[in-house]
This record gives sequence, C-alpha cells and structure tokens, in this order.
Amino acid sequence: MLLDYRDMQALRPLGAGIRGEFPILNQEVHGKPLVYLDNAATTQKPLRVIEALSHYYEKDNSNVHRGLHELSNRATTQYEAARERVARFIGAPGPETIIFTRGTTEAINLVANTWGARFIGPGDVILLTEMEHHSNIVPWQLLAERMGARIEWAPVTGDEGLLDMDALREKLAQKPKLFAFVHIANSLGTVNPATEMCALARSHGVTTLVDAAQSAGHLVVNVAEMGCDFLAFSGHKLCGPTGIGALYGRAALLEAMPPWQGGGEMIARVGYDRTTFKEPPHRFEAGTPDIAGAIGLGVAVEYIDELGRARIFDHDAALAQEAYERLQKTIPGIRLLGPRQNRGGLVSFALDGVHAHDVVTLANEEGIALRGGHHCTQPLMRKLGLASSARASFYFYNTPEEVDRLVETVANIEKFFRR
Ligand code: C6P
Repeated sequence: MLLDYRDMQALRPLGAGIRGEFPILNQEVHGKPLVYLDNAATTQKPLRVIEALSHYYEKDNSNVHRGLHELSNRATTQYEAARERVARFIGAPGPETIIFTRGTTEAINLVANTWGARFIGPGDVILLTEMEHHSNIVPWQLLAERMGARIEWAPVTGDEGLLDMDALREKLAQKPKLFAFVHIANSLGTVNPATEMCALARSHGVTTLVDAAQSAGHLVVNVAEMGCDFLAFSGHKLCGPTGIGALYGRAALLEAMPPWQGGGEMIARVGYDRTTFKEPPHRFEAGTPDIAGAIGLGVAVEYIDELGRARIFDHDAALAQEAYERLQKTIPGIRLLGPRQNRGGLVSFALDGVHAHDVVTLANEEGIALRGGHHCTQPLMRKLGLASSARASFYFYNTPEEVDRLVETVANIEKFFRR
C-alpha cells in the first residue's frame, strides 16, 4: 500500500527529524552549532552509506569480474547490483546502459572522447547554454578544437537566470550535432524544463546530454520520460561517496561508441596485433573500478528513493524560497541570482561592494558553511558582471531554523561592511 505524504512525514520526517542519521551535522564550528549549507558542492552521508563502505572493506573486499573465489564473487555481485539500483533510480531500461564513472565531470568527458570523437566532425555545432558548469563546457571546447567543430550558446535572460526558450528553439532548428545542458543550474538554482528541451532537440534529430549533477538527488529524474540520450550525475551530491558517479547512455548510442580508456576489464580478447572489446557498459570501465564507491552509491540511491525525491524537492525548494524572500526583504541592495519562483534548493547572492569570499569567511565564524566564488561558472558570472557570488544550498536535513541563522548572519555581515 502506498503511503500518502502525511504518513511518510510521520514515519521519516525530513529536516530536524532525520538529522540523527547524519552524525557529522551534530557538531560545533567556532563554538556555534554547524549549519551546513554547502550541499550543492557535496552532501553529507547517512550512517547507512558509511556503514556499507566499512562493511564492504571489513567483510567483502576483493577485485571484481576476475576471481572465482568467494570474496571476489561477493564483490562482483554487489558491484553489479549497485548498477541495477542506479538504473532503477533514473528510470533507465537496464544496467547495461549505466557506466560507473568518477562523477559528472568524468561522465561528460567520456561522452566527448568517445561519442564526440566518432560523431563530431569539422564544421559541426555543439550547442550549450550560457548557464553551464565548467564540466559541461571545457570537454566540448577541447573536442571542438580537436575536430574543427564550433560551440554555440543558448542565451540566459539575465539575473532571473532563465533560458530564452525562443532563442533556444531557433538554435535547435539549425540542427546542431549535440545539445548538452544543465538540468538544475548550480549558481542560479534554475530548474530547466529538461523533458521539453529534449523533445525539442529530438524533433530536429539533435542528440542530447543532460548534466544532472544538481538534480538527480533533488527531483525525480527519469531518463525514459525525459527522453535524453545521455545523462550524467555524481554520487557525492546525493548522499553517496566521492569519486563515484554514473553516465546513462541510450543503448544504441553506447553500442556505436568506441572505448575511451584502454586496459584490463574492458577487453574481450587482447592479441599482440589487435584487441577486441566487451559490450557496454564494461567496454567503458577500464581497470579496477571504485568498487566500494559503487556499492555506497547503490545504498545512497535506495535511501534517496525511500525518502522520495518529490518530497525532497518540496522541502529544499521551500527552504530556498524562504531564504530568497527574507534575504531580499531584510537586506537592502542585495542582488539575488536566479528565478524568483520555481527554483531548486539553492540561493546565490551578491552584496554590493563585498567580495563573496568575505561573506563566506564571516559566515564560517558563525558556524555556517556557504560557498563563495564563481562556482565553476565563470562565463555566466562574467555575463552577469559579477566576480563572485555567495551561495547557500539546502538538502533534506536542513531546517527552517537554519534559514533563520543564515538570514540573520548575512544581514549582520552586510551591516558590518556598510558601517
Ligand atoms: N558543482 C558546486 O559547488 P563533479 O565535480 O564531477 O562531481 O561535478 C561537477 C558538476 C557538474 N555540473 C554541475 C551543474 C555541478 O554543479 C557540478 C559540481 C559543485 O556547484 C562543485 S564546482
């Protein structure tokens, strides 16, 4: 029987009620209770993920796909079970469409270096948006330079940080070879209409790649419904370990792609003269993988699914909305980035004449963890005429009281610099 929202809330409340599962949150920084608002950089890990990692190393540690002994069989079974969990988590048709990578960055580089190297040629256009993270810019620039291809940019409307959909339609009608875009923008909080964007691209025969680094753990992501060709995400941004993530690729595309890195694991037969390769996904996983990381990721995605991403989104977005409104009301001259409404769970802001690093340093004195800088979106920051912004990013263990602490602290910092 499915539980409704109120029952779920009673069983597994978010916010204060779930913090017991995250021991790291229960500490003081500079004599104040820690307020961790840097979840877009990386999220904290629940006990069950930490325990899964130590259980693996205590009981099952071995290499995968190689040994015939008990420990190796256990490691292989758990590693491949994690792949199945990840496939279910994003609505992929099967585990063969999931490649374990070090994270979003490596997943995008993999596509650029395999699909890109085979299918992008001189004069071809790669379409990106102006709100991309460097991870979804630099691999394509490197590829474009190598292949003689060209990059075009779908424009962003300014501080409100929305995609100009009419301009996007026009760009897609020119039939670029690839459209790679961010689902939730890490420095704006914009939630892009990924399903609509993929459908538009598909109607012009354009291949799509979705950067789901900020969305996979925050809202329901289903690749079948979204209709994307590739989707990349990182485990550490959804309660999993660092150093592990995944690339989803449509089966027909993966089958047509050459390997990227060569080595053990990914081969069918090696001869002195030539080598043949395994089928996807193993063709793309050279060498000993991050076995414990993959197992930890499998546990993390099940945990997130248990909590429910629709609930997580509502929780995080409500905190971010509250922070946005109150920062705007409380602090004269604050510049808030990204859309006023329908934002994901983060708020970026700039105080007139104050460098974001100063905001973050002073907030740290109050026990609050924020991020400040260009957030690996330098071209966007330059377009907005900003050197940096400060960012508070929320997750399901954050509370309304932490929004109070944030607003009060930022207001004090602003007063301090205005004096
Ligand atoms: N953004 C942030 O503080 P990796 O490093 O591979 O796990 O994720 C890269 C990445 C790709 N796309 C988006 C939209 C991202 O936000 C990130 C990581 C962190 O915003 C670190 S810069």
